[in-house]
Formats: sequence, C-alpha cells, structure tokens
Amino acid sequence: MGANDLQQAVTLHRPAKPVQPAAAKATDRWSVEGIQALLDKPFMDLVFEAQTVHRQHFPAGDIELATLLSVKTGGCPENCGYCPQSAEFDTGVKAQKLMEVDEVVRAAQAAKDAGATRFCMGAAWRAPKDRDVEKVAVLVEAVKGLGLQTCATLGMLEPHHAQQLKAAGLDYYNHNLDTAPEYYTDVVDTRTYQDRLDTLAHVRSAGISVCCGGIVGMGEAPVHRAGLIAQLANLNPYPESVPINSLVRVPGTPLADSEPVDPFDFVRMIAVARITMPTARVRLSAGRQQMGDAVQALCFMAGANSIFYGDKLLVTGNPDVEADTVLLRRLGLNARQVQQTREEGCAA
Ligand code: SAM
Ligand code: DTB
Ligand code: SF4
Repeated sequence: MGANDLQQAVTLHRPAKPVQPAAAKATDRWSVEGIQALLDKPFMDLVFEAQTVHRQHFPAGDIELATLLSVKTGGCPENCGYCPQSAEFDTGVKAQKLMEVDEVVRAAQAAKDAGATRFCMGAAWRAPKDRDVEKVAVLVEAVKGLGLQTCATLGMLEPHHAQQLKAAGLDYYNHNLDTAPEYYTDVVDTRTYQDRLDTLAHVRSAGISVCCGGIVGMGEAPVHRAGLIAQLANLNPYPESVPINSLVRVPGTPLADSEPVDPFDFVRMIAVARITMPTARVRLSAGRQQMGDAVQALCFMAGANSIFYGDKLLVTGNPDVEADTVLLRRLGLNARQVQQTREEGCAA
C-alpha cells in the first residue's frame, strides 16, 4: 500500500459528522438516551449499580478464561480500520493458510492445561467458503473432544454454515457489531451493519450461543458508545457473551493514531454492559496489556467476569499467563472448571 492509498484510508476513517441515533423500535428494551444517562452517572454510583446487578446473577469472584488462537491469519479483503489483518494495510502481518488439526489441538490442550475453559478460533476471512467451513468443523469437533467450550469467529456466515458448525459442536460464535450503526461506515465500508446483524440472526437460528460486542477508542462520540450498547442490549435475546475491546492501536492501520480512551470511560462501558445485559458474560477483551492492574480491577468491579487468557490475542500481545495468574490471585478471582451458561441457570 502506497502513501496515497494510506492517505485515502485515513480520510475514510475521519470521525463522522454528528448523526442522530437510529430510531428506536417499539420492542427495544433500551433507548440510546437511557444508556447515555447511565454512562453519564457519577462514576461511583454507576460502578456500585453494576456490581449490585452483577452479584444478583453471578457468584462473586467467578471469572471465565477464554483463550484465542488465530487459525487463519492475515490477508483479509475487508478494510476494518482497526484491524492489523486487513490486506489493505501495511502492518507487517503475513498471510498464512488455515492451520492443521494437530497444531490446533496442541494449542487447545495447552490452553486447557493452563486453566482456560473456552477456546476461540479466529480466521481473517470476510466470509468462509463451503470448503473452509468443512475444515473448521473438523477443528471444532477436535477441540470440543478435549472438553473445552468452543467458539469461532470466521466472518459472515450463511445459514447452512451456522448449522454445519452447530452440528460439529460449536458452542459460541463471535461476531462483533463493533460500534453504533451511525459510525460504522467511518470504520469499515466493505460490508454493512445489516450484514453483521444477518449473520448474528443465522447463528441464533442454528442454536449457537452469540458472542457479540465492540471496540472503544476508534474516535467515536459518546452517543456512538451508547448506540453500540443499545444495539447489543436490544438484540432479542441479548448475547450470552459480550466482549468489550479497547482499541489496540496497530501502526499501519488507519486508526493507529486514535486518541487513547480515558480509562474511566472504558470502565463505564463495562458497567453499562453489565447493567443492560445482566446475565451475559461481559469480557474485558483486547487492550489489557496497555491498561494496568488497577484499571482492570475497576473493570471487574464494574461487572466484567471474563478475559482473554494467553500470551497472544490474534496477532497482538496480551498479558502473559503468569501475570494474569498473579493478578487474579491478588483480586481473589477464580476460574471454575465448569462454566455455567444462561441456559444452565447462572443466578448466584
Ligand atoms: N474476520 C472475522 C470478523 O471480522 O468477524 C473474525 C476476526 S476479527 C479480527 C474479530 C474482532 O476482533 C473484530 O470484530 C474486532 O471487534 C476485534 N478486533 C480486531 N482488531 C482489533 C484491534 N486492533 N483492537 C481491538 N479489537 C480488535
Ligand atoms: C473480540 O471481541 N476480540 C478478539 C476476539 N473477539 C476475536 C480479537 C481482538 C483482536 C485484537 C487485535 C489482534 O490481535 O488482532
Ligand atoms: Fe478481516 Fe475480521 Fe480484520 Fe475485518 S476484523 S479486516 S473482517 S479479519
């Protein structure tokens, strides 16, 4: 990619003109305004409310550990402005083929041995082809066979793909809405928000649990943060897992120079996700390496009860297992061997 192309990409990713939030539907449980009012609460009141809701639905101190593996890295045809794996951006990430089953099983077993209960396989595809889904189904079956919860994030799915993955034993599918609909086109223009919603509907119809969240720190306005939470919380039902990512600013991506997020504003997003989606696993996701222990502790106080666990996210770093083990011990947080899901009834 040349300097001119990069300049064009940067222009595409300029902050949006102020836009009215999407019109509310009669069935919506939450309005954007209601969520903004929560985000605007005094910090201590908001965190107290979130922790109160949290304790009504989960045992105190319970945390889920989910390990990520990039099973197919780089070379993606999409232009998501945050992503180091897009072929459009010069980030130094080399495109690789889909990993072999043995290699994936070894990584999954190591994750299990280190204490993870969920294993999430990520692929840098816009949408997998039939033959890709067949191969990933083999991976899912093998990982499931180790006694781990399985998750995959492969891009847009057709209904028959979702059914095939469900039959192979896929427990969760991760597909993020990333931001509010009004800001989406400032971040990616090779697909639409509706494309994302359609895939989520296909995943739901196939009986796979939904993992869906977003990213904070992409130059979005407060109303867009509220708009993202409104979209997630108004899904019917809302997602079982909600990853809240803090943008990892990767050199070469159009969003590399975004303003860092105020850590307290990030904590507020966790708190509001907890309050509006009380039984979901709210995952403190990308960005922990840049966050520090005290901010992470505030996120747990605000209701986060899941992390990505392992030295790497997909292509960028994550706190190492030793550091996380120490942090969790210092905070009295414990991973359980059998994670309860909403269907199993996770009220404390
Ligand atoms: N290609 C598939 C897709 O886009 O759905 C799956 C992989 S994609 C990397 C999964 C998610 O990772 C994205 O939706 C985005 O939310 C998150 N992500 C990617 N790059 C990120 C970054 N630099 N910082 C934070 N989150 C990021
Ligand atoms: C999610 O919400 N965050 C994860 C996972 N789902 C797939 C990915 C984070 C990626 C961070 C940058 C990278 O390593 O590529
Ligand atoms: Fe491709 Fe997913 Fe990265 Fe977008 S987020 S460029 S779809 S790998």
